[in-house]
Amino acid sequence: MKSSENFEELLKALGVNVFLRKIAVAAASRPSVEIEQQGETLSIQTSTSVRTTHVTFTVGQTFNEATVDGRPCTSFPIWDNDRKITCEQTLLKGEGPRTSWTRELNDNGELVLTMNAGDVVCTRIYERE
Ligand code: R13
Repeated sequence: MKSSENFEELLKALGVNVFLRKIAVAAASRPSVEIEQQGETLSIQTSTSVRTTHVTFTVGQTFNEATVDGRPCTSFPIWDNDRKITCEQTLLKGEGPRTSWTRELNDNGELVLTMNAGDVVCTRIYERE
């Protein structure tokens, strides 16, 4: 990961308390991401010292995942253009700000991830190892 903006603000918007926020922010500063793509199907594993998530989805089909604060949700990924996926999330239960993420390959071959909660946008840029 090359840069990260607003990750703590994102967790705050989701109602995560300061204690857990600090742990999450520290861990999320040294992530490792592995992505595999076969056609329309992507598999994304995101690892940190305290939390690892693994999702597999097909663009255009709903799948189950969790929001970044760990709440189960249904997600619907679509191609915005041939380099960008936008994914809207719907909580399985309870209330919360609207959440979504986008992942885009930019002209420098970097992966730009945004995670959104209400008005807050967290932007994280990854480069290939
Ligand atoms: C811990 C428990 C408390 C909650 C939380 C949320 C997020 C994270 C850790 C925790 C982490 C997220 C990392 C995300 C990354 C995203 C990406 C609030 C549930 C375990 C402290 C570490 C790396 O860049 O794709």
